[in-house]
Amino acid sequence: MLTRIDHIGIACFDLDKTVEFYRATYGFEVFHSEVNEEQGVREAMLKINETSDGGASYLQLLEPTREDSAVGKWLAKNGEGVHHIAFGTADVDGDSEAIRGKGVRVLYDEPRTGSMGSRITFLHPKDCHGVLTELVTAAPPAAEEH
Ligand code: CMX
Ligand code: CO
Repeated sequence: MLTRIDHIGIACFDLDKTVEFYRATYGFEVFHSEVNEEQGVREAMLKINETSDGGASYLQLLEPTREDSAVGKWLAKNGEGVHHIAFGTADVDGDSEAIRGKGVRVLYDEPRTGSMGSRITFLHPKDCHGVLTELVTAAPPAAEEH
């Protein structure tokens, strides 16, 4: 079951400048940043709010690490802007299979690694009224050190 907006993915040419815009304009701070080579992005997650399912909602600012990546191609064609939306679920495997069964193309056979150790997959934008849609299961909280 999809229980929250996990994040909105925003493509930008310059991650540092875009992070600074969100900080100076709204006061949002970087919660986490990483490079995901498989996805071809350098990214910053800005936490907006906690959610009632124990998760949270973020803005995901994305700068491509290479021109032939999904975000690099999209930026070259469209310029900066909203690239995708992501719904949070406790069960990305089950939900993506159920959605595949409804005739929507799920881009990956198995979920891949997303921000902060999450597991992610994508639905084809042409099957979702023009919206690239991501499904995310957050990593479980790290086991307590003893
Ligand atoms: N939103 C809406 N439509 C999009 C889109 C997007 N983000 N990206 C591409 N499209 C549209 C294009 O406009 C194009 O439409 P037309 O044929 O009408 O021109 C069509 O989809 C095909 O686009 P393309 O430029 O030829 O690109 P590809 O088919 O090679 O790739 C997609 C499109 C969705 C398969 C690819 O972007 C993908 O695999 N995305 C998932 C991975 C991803 O986005 N990773 C980055 C984020 C990582 C993260 O969130 O952690
Ligand atoms: Co995303």
